[in-house]
Amino acid sequence: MVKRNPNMAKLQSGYLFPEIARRKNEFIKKNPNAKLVSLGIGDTTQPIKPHITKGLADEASRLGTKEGYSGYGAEQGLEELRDRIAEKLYNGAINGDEVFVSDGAKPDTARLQLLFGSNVSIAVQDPSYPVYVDSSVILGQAKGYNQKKSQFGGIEYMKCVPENNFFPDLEKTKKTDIIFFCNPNNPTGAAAARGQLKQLVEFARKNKSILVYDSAYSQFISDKSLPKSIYEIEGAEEVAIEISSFSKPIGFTGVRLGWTVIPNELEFEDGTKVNKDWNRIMTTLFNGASNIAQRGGLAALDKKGMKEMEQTVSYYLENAKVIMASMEKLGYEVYGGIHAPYIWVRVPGKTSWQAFEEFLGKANVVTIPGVGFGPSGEGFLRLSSLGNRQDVDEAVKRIERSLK
Ligand code: PL4
Repeated sequence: MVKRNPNMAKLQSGYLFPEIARRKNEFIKKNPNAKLVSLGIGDTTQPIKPHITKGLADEASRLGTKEGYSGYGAEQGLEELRDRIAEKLYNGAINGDEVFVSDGAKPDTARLQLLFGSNVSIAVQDPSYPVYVDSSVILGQAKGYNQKKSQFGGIEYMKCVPENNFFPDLEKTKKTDIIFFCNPNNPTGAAAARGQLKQLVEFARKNKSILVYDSAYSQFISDKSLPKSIYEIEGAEEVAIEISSFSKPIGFTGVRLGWTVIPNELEFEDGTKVNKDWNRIMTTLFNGASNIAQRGGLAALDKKGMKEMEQTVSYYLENAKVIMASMEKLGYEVYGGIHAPYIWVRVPGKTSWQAFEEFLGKANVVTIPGVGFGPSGEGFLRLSSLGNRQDVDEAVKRIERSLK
């Protein structure tokens, strides 16, 4: 018999999101007449807008013709798309050849871990998107789970709570090789100010760390003074990798399209360019993003497409307003929801899982327990605004009726 990968045994339980689905299905089994409404998993619900859909459809049609057919593409993505991402989303702060198009931010996170290998130490915001910690454990970067602290040994958890304005105390943060930083943050919805990001870049430079900056929600930033990309910060090109995604702003969660930026200036200790090794990883382990998806991405980044992107984002941010207003009316302490599609709600006197069960049992509304994102998420729930307006209205009605 083959020995099980011991790192798999270190993982705590199932991955958070399938665990939520499992509990939801268990509830439905016990309560077959219950009609659940979800403010849970951050999946998009609104149809892809027409101009972007046309970009997808036109390419699908071209593939059915002799002249238009194309097979495998460049593993790094269409040159045209790489250039357009650099121009439209980074205002030329980086070049197209530093952009690597992919099938999404989550698979890029996993491949980045392969790039770093198992001998690096990592820091994560606490709470944060669970993929950073879980992929680190799988790669063998972490030690065993400390039940008392609800943390893995060997991982630096950077506490991000209302009391520190959701920004870590960098003076108390241990030096690590890699720092994962998601901004705007999932799950708290907090968006860092320029000064805070300057401190973060400075911290990474001082410690010679690599900052992996996940900007999957950057298009939700509604305040022009807040940076949308880490490359708006001077010197970031020497320390930061940025991963990002078309999933949320244009509804490509199922289409699958994202990208990673690795600037030419970013080097490993021995002087090897990080993007040289990334190119090796991508050409070896990835066969290029779907040509249909990439044409959709190109359509999203022209004038009409950018307008459509704004409309989609506004729709979800309107949902967020509805959810926040309702939770505030009920007296909850509410965070996020302004620069991100997530609302972070304190549930006093309860654990996150107790609150999750209460919302599910009394209001038949699915949420995500904050503790699923890290120990500092205990006592919070995450509510997603990525649903249909009707469902959001129904969810808040039920919450107001049954949880006041
Ligand atoms: C459920 C900070 C959602 N099954 O779609 P991708 O791969 O380009 O982006 C995924 C992603 C990357 N970075 C951050 C994210 O929050 C997400 C998506 N997170 C959520 O509810 O937290 C979807 C989760 C999905 C998953 O595991 O990603």
